[in-house]
Amino acid sequence: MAHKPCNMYNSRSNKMILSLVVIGAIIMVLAFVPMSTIGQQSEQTFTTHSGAVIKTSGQVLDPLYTESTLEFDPMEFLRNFEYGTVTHLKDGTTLREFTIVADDDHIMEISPGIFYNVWTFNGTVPGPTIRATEGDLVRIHFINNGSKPHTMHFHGIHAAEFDGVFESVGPGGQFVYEWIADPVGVHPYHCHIMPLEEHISHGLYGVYIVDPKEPRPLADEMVMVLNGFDTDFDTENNLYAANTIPFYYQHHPIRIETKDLIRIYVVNMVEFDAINNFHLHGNLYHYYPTGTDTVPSFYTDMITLSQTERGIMEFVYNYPGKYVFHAHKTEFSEKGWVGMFAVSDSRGSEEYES
Ligand SMILES: [Cu+2]
Repeated sequence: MAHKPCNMYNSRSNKMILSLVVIGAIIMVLAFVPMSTIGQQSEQTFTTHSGAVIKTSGQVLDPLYTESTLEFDPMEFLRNFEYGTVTHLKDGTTLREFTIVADDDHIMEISPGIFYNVWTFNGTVPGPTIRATEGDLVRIHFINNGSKPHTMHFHGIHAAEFDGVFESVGPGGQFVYEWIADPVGVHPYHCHIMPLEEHISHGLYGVYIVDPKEPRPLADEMVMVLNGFDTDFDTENNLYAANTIPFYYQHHPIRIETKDLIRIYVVNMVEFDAINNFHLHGNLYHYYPTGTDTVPSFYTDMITLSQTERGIMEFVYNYPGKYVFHAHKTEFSEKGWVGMFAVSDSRGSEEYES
């Protein structure tokens, strides 16, 4: 008997909770139906400053590309490696010289209809992917063509005077960085002038790869820099991408072949967010954190990276088709950090036919 009042109380309580849930659901429906309707109605076609006709879904975060009009081509950047001007010193050392020019007054259409003041190394975000072999002498002729002081801070091993932290290079200034390439792996480089988050979030970063003297196995190699853009200056990113242009590799899948070893040098340069990640569909990859080891540490379909964390991913697709890759941080993939591999077995078919 002692339980009855308690049960009655529970029953009333449950009814109250049920009522609140129903009221809540009605409020949710009223709040969200008009929002989604507005989203659908705002799909439109417009002309960009370059004269291109672009369709958008109304959500500028998910542009529907009708043609490639963007001045930075993520597909070209993907497999582009700069080896520098090569000469040989008397002792046999290979000297690789690079000229890098910083700028900070460039307005770039980073997504159809979205213009942003990018700060660049050699005119692009990210800057060029610099590549050397372990033991090479790397010499960077740095020129600051911008209106603010900038530097180049390379991760890796070098003397203190070439660290790019204390030797601020003013507008019109120059500086020569020099070091022996070490250690093997994939390293970011970026400007190191304060406020650092401003110089990095505007785009002053790139990738520096040091190859082992005994080369890694032959592979279809790519660079993916994970980045984002805070287009309303509230220190939160509005767009995310692999290689700057949101959704680019979704609209333009990366063509690869079955049986080919794919090697991706991945570097997380996203500012403002604590983590980023890389998830691959229909496959797993061998992962070499920082790339300093030639033995993989993980066999996984998912890595999580803090800012400037990086590594080398290696995988092979056995089955043709389209496979998505994206940040498993869902917000990032929905705001642009998503792409696709279009895997064909054309070589396999040719062998089969012949
Ligand atoms: Cu800077």
